[in-house]
This record gives sequence, structure tokens and C-alpha cells, in this order.
Amino acid sequence: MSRKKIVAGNWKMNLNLFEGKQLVADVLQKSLSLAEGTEVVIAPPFTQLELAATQLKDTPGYLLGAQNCHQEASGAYTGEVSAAMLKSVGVTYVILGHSERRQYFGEDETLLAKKVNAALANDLKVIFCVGEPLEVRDANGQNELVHQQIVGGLFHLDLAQFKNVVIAYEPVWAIGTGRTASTEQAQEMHAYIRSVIADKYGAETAEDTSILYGGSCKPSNAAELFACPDVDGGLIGGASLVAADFAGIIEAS
Ligand code: 3PY
Repeated sequence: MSRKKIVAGNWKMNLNLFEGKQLVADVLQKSLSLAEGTEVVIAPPFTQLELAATQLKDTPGYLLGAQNCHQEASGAYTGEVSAAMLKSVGVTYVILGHSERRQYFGEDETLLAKKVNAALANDLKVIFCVGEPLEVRDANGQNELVHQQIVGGLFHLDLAQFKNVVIAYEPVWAIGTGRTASTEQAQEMHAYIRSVIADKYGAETAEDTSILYGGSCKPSNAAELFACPDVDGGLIGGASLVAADFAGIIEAS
């Protein structure tokens, strides 16, 4: 098994250039030693990417992420940013299908599949988010929905392409609510996701795919969550905006 542990900080629409520069500097200043095979991804807003790239470039294991990309290569799409543009400023990972993109920007699997293609065609790795809202969890429909999201967004990929995909499970009811999935709920869903991948791409690929947990992950619960056999790190929202908290989560990985 060669899958990586990944701690990815998604800043969302927070911090101006100077605040962001300070946060990256504060995280790096902690000189955290990363376990073999662990990666830290920092995904600031687009405006911060180039500066963060210069800050991260000499620190092994620390990589730059973006929070979205457009599905087309270029053209008259005012306000949008292409995968090639992200690549050109040093981005390694792009987060696609975050629940906030699905909820506020109407992104569905058809669109996300195109974005995934654009990202992979530009040698970016994809952190593909899946997860269910509360009403689906309450109706016990989480597996069915997550299955649908994975099949619709990713299963058109061939094996070589899929190897550049990381999955992030975010129970939507645990985002920005202070609620966290229990370790049992997280492990159960992560194992399910791995089984879905195994059915399509085989057991070896499933074993090698990193599956991150996202949803109010913080220093106090990270170690417990990351100890689950199928949880390979986290996609961190609010706690990635505070250097000490993000560092605490990295240390738990
Ligand atoms: C959060 O915890 O805020 C997230 O967005 C997880 O992906």
C-alpha cells in the first residue's frame, strides 16, 4: 500500500494578501517534521497563489492547492480561472466539487466531470469532494448519494487518470456547524468509498487512493479521525486559518 497522508487547508474566501502571507509564514516557521509520505496542501484564494508558491517552494512536502478551476481551456468566461493558469503559478492540487461549490454555484456531476478532465489534462491532481446533506443522512441515503457523486464525477476516467485523484468525504452537516462525524461514521463511509473504487479500478488502486475527511476537523479530533484505517488525512476548513490549529492537525497526521 503506497497511499499518502494529506492534510489540505482550504482557506475558502478568507484573508487578504498580507494576512495570507503571514499565515503561510507562521505555518512554515513551525518547521513541522512530516512523516514519510505525508503532504501538506495549502489552498488559498486565487489572489494568493503566486505569492504562496514562492513561500512554499523550498519546503519539501508542502504543496500549493487551488479551490476551483473552470472547465474550459480559455476564452470569454469573465471572472474565471483555467487549469492551465493554475499550473503556471505552481499549483499541484485543485479542489473540485466542494459542497459549497455544489450548493452556492450549482455545480453538478456533469460539470464536475468536465472540470476534472480540465485539471488532469493540465497535470494537476484533483481533490474531489463528495458528501451528503443532513436530510440525506437522516434518511440513510448517504451511500447512494456518494456513490452517485463518485460515478458521475470520476468514473469516466481511465486508470492512469484516476491515479491522480484524491477523494475528500465531507458530510455537509458537519461543515461550519461545529458538528463532526463520529470516527465510526467517518470510517464506515471511507471504507464504503474505497469499496466503490475497488469495484471500478481494482483493489490495488483502491488501497492506493487517499481518502480525506472534511468537516469541522480540528486539533482536538484530528488524531482520532486520522487513526481510522481508511481515513488518510483531512480537508481542513476553518482550522486551516489559524497557524497553531493547522499545525496541530498536521502533527496529528
Ligand atoms: C470544513 O470543514 O469547513 C470543510 O469545508 C471541509 O471540507
